[in-house]
Amino acid sequence: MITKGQPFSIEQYREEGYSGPVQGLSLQEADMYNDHFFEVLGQSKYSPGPANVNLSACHQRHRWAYELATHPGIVDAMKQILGEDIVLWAMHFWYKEPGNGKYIPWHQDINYWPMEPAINATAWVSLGYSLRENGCLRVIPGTHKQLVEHTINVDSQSAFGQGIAADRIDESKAVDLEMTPGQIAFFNEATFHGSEINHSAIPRVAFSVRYTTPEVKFKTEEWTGDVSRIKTYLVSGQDRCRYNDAIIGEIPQR
Ligand SMILES: O=C(O)CCC(=O)C(=O)O
Repeated sequence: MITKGQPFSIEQYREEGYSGPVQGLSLQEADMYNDHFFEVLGQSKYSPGPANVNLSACHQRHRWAYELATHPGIVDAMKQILGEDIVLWAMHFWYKEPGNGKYIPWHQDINYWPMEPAINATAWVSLGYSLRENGCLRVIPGTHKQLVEHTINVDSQSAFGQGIAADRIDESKAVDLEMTPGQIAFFNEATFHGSEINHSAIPRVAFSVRYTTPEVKFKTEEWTGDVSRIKTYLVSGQDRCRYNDAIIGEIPQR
């Protein structure tokens, strides 16, 4: 169900592992950033097709994406979750064009990340419409209180090669986070989440931006993915720990 967008609730975030949808960006801002996204794809937003560009870490390469990743609608909620000292460390566009054919299996993000201690808050921002038909984000409230090991997933329609085993999932408790342009859901490093295939003609254009605190050290030597995707940007407050000085990111000029 599409809702008008409620205020961010720290109580819900703590208790259920997520909060939202919140109207974090205006419709005009969402539209503008959606246009930037399609420019990067090299496509018209009126005839969206498969992406053949890198959708990770756009904030390291494009000034507009850095401004989007640090939008006050995101940063203000992050401060409520994490405190005054906050560090942006990753961003990824989750784009499902019509006919994309892939679903995102249920997973807990922390199973992928080399962070010590495990502290992360994600803002998942919808730049267009995210509906059941085009595979909106889904979460299972309360699942952030336990860690579950991922198992191998060999389904060819799964976008990831691993996820949470089906017998650990109670689908009846899943919440479909349908969103209008500019709406945001916040969730933590352990909340079970995923999304279905886009069965519609409507592209699903969304991105996740990840924040943490300076006390977290990134163990990049243990990361099996592309290490260049992790760069730290102190967005508010101070870094008294300096654990990640070797991976401080540069804000793009343009
Ligand atoms: O966009 C999706 O469907 C999944 C997003 C996700 O897995 C994430 O933000 O960690």
